[in-house]
Amino acid sequence: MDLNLDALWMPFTANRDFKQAPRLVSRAEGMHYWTPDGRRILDGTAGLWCVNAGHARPRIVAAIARQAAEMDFAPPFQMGHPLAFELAHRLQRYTPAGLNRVFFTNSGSESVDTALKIALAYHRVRGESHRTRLIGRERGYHGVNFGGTAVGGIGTNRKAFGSSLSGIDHLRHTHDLTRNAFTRGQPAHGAELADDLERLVALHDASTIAAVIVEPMAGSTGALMPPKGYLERLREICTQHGILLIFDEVITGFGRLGAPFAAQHYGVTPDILTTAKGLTNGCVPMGAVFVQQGIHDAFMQGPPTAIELPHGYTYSGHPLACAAALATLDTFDDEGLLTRGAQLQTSLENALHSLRGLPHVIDIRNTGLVGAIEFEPRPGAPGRRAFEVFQSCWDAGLLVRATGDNIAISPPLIVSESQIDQIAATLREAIIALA
Ligand code: PXG
Repeated sequence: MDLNLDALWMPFTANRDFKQAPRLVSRAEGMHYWTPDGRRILDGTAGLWCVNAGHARPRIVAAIARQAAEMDFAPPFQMGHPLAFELAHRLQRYTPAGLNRVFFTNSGSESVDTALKIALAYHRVRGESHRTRLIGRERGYHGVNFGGTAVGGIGTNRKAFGSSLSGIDHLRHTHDLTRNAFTRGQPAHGAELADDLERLVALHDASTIAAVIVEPMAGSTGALMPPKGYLERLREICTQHGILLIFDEVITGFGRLGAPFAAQHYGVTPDILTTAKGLTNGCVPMGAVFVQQGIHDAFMQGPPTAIELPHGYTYSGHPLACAAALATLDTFDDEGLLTRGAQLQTSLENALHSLRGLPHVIDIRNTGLVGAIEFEPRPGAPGRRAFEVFQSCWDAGLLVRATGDNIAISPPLIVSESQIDQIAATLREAIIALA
């Protein structure tokens, strides 16, 4: 293929290394990608945690094409179009109790920044404008905009970008290999780490804290499941101190853990919930922020002609995205995909944990249709082992995700049992080949 690779500055990519030996895909269908030269690749990552119903589903493709011909764009400010309202109403069927008001964005990063801004503005409309502090967690990933970068907890994603926002603090992360290595599902140890929020309350005073944002299952950093009791405890402390709890469900939303949302899977309901990715099956960029009705209603006061929240995007509720989302929800419903992860959890769990004992493997963890394998870092070259496993899997026809010293697995929710076995078998060969 005669392709000039020079002009494109690729995101989160080692550009020079990539361009020496590019990994390109040019077609996708169901559980597979194809390279430009026709090699078939099993998708073990649902694209990038987003193609939950599998690729190129005809109903979704048709809905997008139909909508592009019918109405390509509609201005979202002081104007509306029916599909955005229909989608917002429809989404109430899936979200956790009470989270029945929704604000549309175009990505996870925008959802996060929108959620943080709503939290700040909410306290202000209630006369608590002293609540401005935002708390994230170490190893958290909340996208790449300034708000998400500030509350994010992955050092390499922060250090290049100046002094961050002011009034930010972080809880400790929950990863503890000494006590929890090779846990299936939720780790037994670490609920007490939620008490770290009490430490920050003591330090800053609750009256200065607007919100705490966490991924209920931390995805990007390598699929860290919350310790048993941890989210419950965090919920309790937030409620006690009037702090809003935000769950960032950009990865866990729309079926990844075996329930529509992690909030339902873990039985803990946040005040605000951010999503993107699976909402449109990754076909058209879209995100959504769900809020408790009481939060929305707090804004609906003052003169009715005033704009209640001066925030939004040109593409909020884009017609093509709404059409894609509605067709995606139809597909999820017809095929029971939002709970399929619960049925397949044991298969993925057994397949991945069968790799225990292979060289350099120091942890394996899983829940629903997510799994991760962690490697002992090679001295002086952290992250290289996982990258080499990723590259060998790619050469062998399997797409997995390397992040730090972890390989993460998150196949589309249509994955078959035999494809799960294929994922594990390919990983086994790749790990055995490691130096
Ligand atoms: N929040 C969470 C929890 C995410 O996982 C974002 C926000 C940002 O979403 P956008 O749509 O702005 O990218 C994400 C994104 C990985 C990986 O390798 C994960 C994400 C993005 C890229 C890579 O795990 N998640």
